[in-house]
Amino acid sequence: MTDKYYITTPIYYVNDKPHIGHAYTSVATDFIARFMRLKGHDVRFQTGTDEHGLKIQKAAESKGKEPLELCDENSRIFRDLTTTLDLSNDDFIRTTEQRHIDGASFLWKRLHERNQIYLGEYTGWYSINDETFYNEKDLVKQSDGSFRTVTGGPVDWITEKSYFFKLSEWSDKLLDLYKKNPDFISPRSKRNEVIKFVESGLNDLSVSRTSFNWGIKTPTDNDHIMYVWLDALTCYANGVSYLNDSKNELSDYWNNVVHIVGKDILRHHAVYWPTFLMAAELDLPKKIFAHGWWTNEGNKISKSLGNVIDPIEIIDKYGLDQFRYFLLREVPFGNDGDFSKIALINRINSDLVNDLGNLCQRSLTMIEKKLDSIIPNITNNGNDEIMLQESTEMILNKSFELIEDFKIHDYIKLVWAHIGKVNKYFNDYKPWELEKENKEMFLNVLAATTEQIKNIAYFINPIMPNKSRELLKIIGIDYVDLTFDEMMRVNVFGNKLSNVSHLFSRVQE
Ligand code: ME8
Repeated sequence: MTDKYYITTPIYYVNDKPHIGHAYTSVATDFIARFMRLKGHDVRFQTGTDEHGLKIQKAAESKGKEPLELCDENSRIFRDLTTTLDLSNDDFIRTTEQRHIDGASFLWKRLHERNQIYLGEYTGWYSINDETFYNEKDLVKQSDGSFRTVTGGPVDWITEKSYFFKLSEWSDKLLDLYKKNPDFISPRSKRNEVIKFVESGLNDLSVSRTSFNWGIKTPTDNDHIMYVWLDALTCYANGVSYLNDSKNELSDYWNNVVHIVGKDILRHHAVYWPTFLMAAELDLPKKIFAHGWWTNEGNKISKSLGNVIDPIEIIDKYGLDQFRYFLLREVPFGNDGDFSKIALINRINSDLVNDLGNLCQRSLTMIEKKLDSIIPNITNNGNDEIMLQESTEMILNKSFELIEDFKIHDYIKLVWAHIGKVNKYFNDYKPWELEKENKEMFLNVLAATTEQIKNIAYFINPIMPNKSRELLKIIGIDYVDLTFDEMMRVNVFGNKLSNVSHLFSRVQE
């Protein structure tokens, strides 16, 4: 793996406001970006908004607005959410920006020059909601004879002049790509679904539209606009100036790019996108990871059911870092998950308040009260202190492999197992009794516990960046960007505690 690491979220449609699904992908991608930085990589993290296509045009019409006006308004809301979620993204790309339009046109021209595109007529099903063409065999017939997508969305029968991309000629090359790069698509179950889909045969793909005009004009025929997915997918390469003849220093990030997407759009990323790039004789991304789908209290999240979860409301009520922790801990990344208020409250009260919060509160207030807030030095590294240090080193050694494999949830479990060990150490030694009986051991236990609290503060940084900084501040460390290895060497002994307070408040149901 090269030092450069480029990670992306999907770019989100601006027909509506963001919901919990968007927040989830963004927070998980932010975790990976932050983690890779802590591991010493030169990380670039991009997110943004997808602004062309019929879905956006119709949303604007229904509100009596020009499409760009709606895009400006809603893109701003998505951009604001990156701040609310404390994302560490380096770029926020909009598909209405010139740099994106230029890149998408560059890809089109290359495909055209290589004879990968031809003019025809599309007749078939189209879902405006998914901005996707469907074969009838992939739709579900309703009792009234109409068809719907598997997720229940409506489809329209359309006939229009269109350019086609010769997708059907690429099946073997795609299958070869998946075979030679077993990690190109993860998780494995999703990879198998994609392979099955490609093996069942690919049709040429309609890549332009003529029945509406909210899109990028194809550079070879001004009567057509690009199919919104061909347009949108190029955002990843446009953010690092890869799709042009004169690349700049950002383009090197394209050597190691990972796309994080929801399972709903895996096909577009794992089939269409690499094929466009191969056909244009350009470099491919390294990995595509598809995560699962959130439901709300057991029900599909949908506007028509009126159960869309607004991430801002949850954050206002329960706190940002609590929300981030819940999203990342509750469900193994890649699996489907259910959002329930009870599950969120339980996680906050047990993992955050009881496990982490109490450990810090109990040990640090003891230092505050009994030692005038000065953290004592370790004087005796006995078996138990060495065991805690080894537990820390085990996290450092295992974590990279886990996160390379997108096992965020297992990383968090490992950190919380460590918190459990530190809590046990503290409880077993009962420093509140030691103070009078054995002052030296009393000081040693508090020192070793605080040393581990420092390590924990660093370990939780990619999960809960604010609480990490807050905790470090309490133990007298001003947060600066360091790698994990550097952090472990930061000295805490002799520091003065400041404002020891509860990190997390218990939540009532
Ligand atoms: O598809 N659970 O944009 P989009 C988990 N513009 N994740 C969810 C979710 C849920 N219930 N609902 C949405 C598009 N997501 C295109 C992408 S990329 C070149 C173009 C997340 O606004 C998940 O990441 O519909 C999903 O893939 C994405 O939002 C779809 O966002």
